[in-house]
Amino acid sequence: MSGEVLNAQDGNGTVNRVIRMGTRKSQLARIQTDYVAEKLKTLYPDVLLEIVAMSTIGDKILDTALSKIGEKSLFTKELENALERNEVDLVVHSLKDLPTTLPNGFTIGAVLQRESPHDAVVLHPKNSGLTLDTLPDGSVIGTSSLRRAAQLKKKFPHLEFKDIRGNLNTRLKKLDEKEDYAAIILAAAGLKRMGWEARVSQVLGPEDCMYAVGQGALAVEVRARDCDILGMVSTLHHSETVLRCIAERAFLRRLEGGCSVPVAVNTEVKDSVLSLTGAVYSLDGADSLKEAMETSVDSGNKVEESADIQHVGVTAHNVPQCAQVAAEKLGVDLADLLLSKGAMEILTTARKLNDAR
Ligand code: DPM
Repeated sequence: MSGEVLNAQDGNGTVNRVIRMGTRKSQLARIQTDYVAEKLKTLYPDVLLEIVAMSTIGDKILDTALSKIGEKSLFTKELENALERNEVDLVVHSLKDLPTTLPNGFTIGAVLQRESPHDAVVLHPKNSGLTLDTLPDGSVIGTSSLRRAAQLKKKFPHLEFKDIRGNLNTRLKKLDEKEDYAAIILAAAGLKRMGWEARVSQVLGPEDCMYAVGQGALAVEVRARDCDILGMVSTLHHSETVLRCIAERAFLRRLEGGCSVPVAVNTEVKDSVLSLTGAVYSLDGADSLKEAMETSVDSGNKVEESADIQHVGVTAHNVPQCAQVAAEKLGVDLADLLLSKGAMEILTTARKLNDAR
């Protein structure tokens, strides 16, 4: 069944291929899927695209912090089931919601050019003009991200942090229509895609808050053996984003981290050098380890070729293999450095304390 070609007649009697795109039902997921659909439509004008929207566990459980639900593939399982049953041919995700190890039979066939990977502050309208620094003592900041809370608690000890769940629309509503939160922290990329850039009062640089692995990048998940679809979506890959995200995902995977651990990164590619800064934090940010490393990703650079075509779940035939190998090694090496300094102890304690919350 895999790779089966579905055909449809258009009004002119031409036979066209139908590609079904799976998406979650949230407005952000729909916007992201429509964005990828537009790109595919431009590249392959003869293909008919159909969008299939469904709810996932992450969309249904709205009262519990993500980090406490304990299911690794919160936003992906139902969509992968649909892929497996050939009900859809590809699924569009935020890369940061995809586990670093995908279930067998699936791969990330495209990683699109990254939006801003940074986090942003959205203020309650009554606090307009203030910053995290100038908000009054005891102001409550909404975020369920252990990563954001850990870094910001350390940096802004006068603030308090409280969980907030729900999709972006729900969160903005909870912020504006109640007095529970002075501000919330959200990914700048999601806010931009929703058209809410005007609500961003402050974008947090790496000195305040490093971002999550894969943040700001869109990923297209496909059946690993579906060469047709894989070839088609691979034209969407953005090389620099692919290399940065492979390094980030390799780092997180080596630390055995998921979306529920306080792990943060910062990456950059400049003159064919990929640099990665990675950090782990205790829940209150008091304990942390942070290191940086770099590697050449020059495609002329001799690095041992690996037989592995997937790198931390990503298949990118059109990005130099040696650069992908170097990026993956960078992530693993940086994680090993942090592990040698006690990162596992910090993460294990953070996990235990979070489970007991
Ligand atoms: C993951 C986290 C969050 C999402 C954890 C983290 C934020 C949870 C929260 C793994 N996934 O970032 O430390 O704030 O309570 C998510 C968002 C986007 C993708 C929304 C957001 C949009 C941005 C993107 C939720 N997943 O982070 O504000 O495409 O990267």
